[in-house]
Amino acid sequence: MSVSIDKQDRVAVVTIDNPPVNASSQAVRAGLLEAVAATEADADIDAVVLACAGRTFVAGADVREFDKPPVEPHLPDVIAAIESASKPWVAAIHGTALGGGLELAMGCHARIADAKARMGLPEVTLGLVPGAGGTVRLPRLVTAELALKMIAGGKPISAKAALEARLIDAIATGDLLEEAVALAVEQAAPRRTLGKAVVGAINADAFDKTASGLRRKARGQASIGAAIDAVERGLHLPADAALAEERATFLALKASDQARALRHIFFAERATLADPRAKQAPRPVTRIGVIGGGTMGAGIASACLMRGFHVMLIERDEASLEAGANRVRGTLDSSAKRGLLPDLDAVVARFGTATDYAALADADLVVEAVFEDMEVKKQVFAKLDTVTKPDAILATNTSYLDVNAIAAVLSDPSRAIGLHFFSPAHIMKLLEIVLPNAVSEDVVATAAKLSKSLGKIGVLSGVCDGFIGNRIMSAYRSEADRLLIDGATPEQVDTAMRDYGFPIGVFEMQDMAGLDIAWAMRKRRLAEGKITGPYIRMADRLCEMGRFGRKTGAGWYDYSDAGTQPSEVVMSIIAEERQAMGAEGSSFADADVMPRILGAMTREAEAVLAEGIARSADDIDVVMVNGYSFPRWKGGPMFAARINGG
Ligand code: T1G
Repeated sequence: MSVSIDKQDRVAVVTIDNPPVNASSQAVRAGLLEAVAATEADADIDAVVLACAGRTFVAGADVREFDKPPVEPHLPDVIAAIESASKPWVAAIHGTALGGGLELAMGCHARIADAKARMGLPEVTLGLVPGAGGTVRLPRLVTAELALKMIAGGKPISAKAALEARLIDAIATGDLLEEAVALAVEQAAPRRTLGKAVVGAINADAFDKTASGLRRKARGQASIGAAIDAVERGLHLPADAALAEERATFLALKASDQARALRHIFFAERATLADPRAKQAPRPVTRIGVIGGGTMGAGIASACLMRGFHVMLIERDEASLEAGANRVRGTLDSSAKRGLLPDLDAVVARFGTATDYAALADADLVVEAVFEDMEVKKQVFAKLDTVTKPDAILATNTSYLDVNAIAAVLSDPSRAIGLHFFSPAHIMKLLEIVLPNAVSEDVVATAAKLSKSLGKIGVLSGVCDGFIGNRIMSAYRSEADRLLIDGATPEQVDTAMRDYGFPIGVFEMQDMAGLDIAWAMRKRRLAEGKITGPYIRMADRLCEMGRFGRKTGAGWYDYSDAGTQPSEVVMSIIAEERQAMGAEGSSFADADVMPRILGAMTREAEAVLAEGIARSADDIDVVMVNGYSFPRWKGGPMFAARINGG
């Protein structure tokens, strides 16, 4: 039964029970309409509480219904029936009231929330705008500025912030349901949200500044601009007209490629660990060792500390250890300042440091994040083999080296795995879980559970040079070089990529990351005979000139106080290399850039799939969106190629 009614004296408690998140499916909507009729007709009922069973209040419309035609009753009609009821309805909110869930609560006449509850309108993250009155009711409860941020920014707010903003009437101090019933009894008559005037903007300039900032950051995601327009209509049009416009906009966006792409990624991110190996019983992990306190090691240590693990950081000497520990404490301090760590002292109390590996004797899992060199990593694993518990899991954070070769130094290779974190490790959500041949299934399951405990998206990868993401990245970097040989310029390629939705172009990105890192990797791969076909020397020549990018004031571009400029030096190197390769290098059409870039990404992705390195095309999309800034509203390279040829 999706919706049931109980009675507490003269108060009806209407409970939604639709696991896992009480999405407002068709059955829930129909059940709510029946509940409105039943409570209106019951002379023994004076007021109604709307509550949810399970882990959360309604977390939104059922996104799985969005690819099908809408089925009655529609959510706006259900909310209108509740709002126009003659008896007051009080929403009892716990967990996350999101999207249609918050819209339902705003259609009620009062709202009380559990102290830990969060509420928001994240529809823009799915390429939509609220479709059940959110853009018209929210500005009648909170200021225009907050309504704009919640709707066009898509981020939820806490119960405390909601109370301060008068989105809710109370925060429960004891039993939520009991206090909701008491609040319902106090309600003299329904306070209809649509009947209120808009709260208005405290500062019109601030509102406009926020709106233009959000439009600028949209980078081509249509729903953000549409959400700003909907909020402005909600503020200025009569309610009925604004509701009609909102619904029309929602329905149009729901069918758009961007919304389909965002729904694809939403579900793909939740399916990456469906593999049976990830479902085995995991080994218990509370104590984690991290070898190496550099950027990656300190980031991994911070990520683990912030999620409740005990961490022992190991470095080769006191000076390096102090530097690494300071990086960790710096990250924790800044997270605490941003309100992300309520109890900093308790977090720091779980942080240990040592130069002696013996400190890892009780570690359940150890991650090495030392210099990206095979011999160094093998030495670390050989030492760990002797000092750690036999069932401790040993993980390497390598971003492309052969994890089988590293595992092979262990007396029991089945306890080795790859955990490829992305920098900054305490922020980036992607974690490539790299499976060597000998890995045992419960080690895979433990890594999968760790990714979830760290709030990351774990994606299983086979062993190859660069795993899933770096393999595809190196393919599209090579294609970008070939575009220059064929006549394009660095700024032409970068502009086309930014116009497509990437945050920066491939050459701008190389200048930021440092050209020297990729140069070292190319030299290694050349020495190993892994680079076949014609070798384009442009980037090598920049490095030979010391042009390593922003950090040296020059790379693919020249950097000065005047800003970023195309470089004559680079253009002459490109011309020389074109000649050396016998290419004409005629002028190159802007429109041809992205098909070439996406084509290269998709071809390499198909190879990664065919070799079994990635389990599915969806996993590849999740990697490229979450690890390499592929625009989320394009759904990832495989989805983009599937629905519109790139
Ligand atoms: N519809 C359908 N399934 C959903 C769902 C939804 N809205 N939200 C979650 N699920 C499934 C999810 O696929 C997974 O399934 C399980 O629930 C647990 O999710 C009209 C149009 C609520 C914060 O955008 O943010 O309302 O993998 O792994 O980490 O204006 O889910 O177990 O089979 O994410 O604890 C607006 C989306 C919709 C909220 C819980 N609402 N969901 O996080 O668990 S549009 C949203 C979330 C809308 C109205 C508009 C999170 C969560 P499975 P999970 P979690």
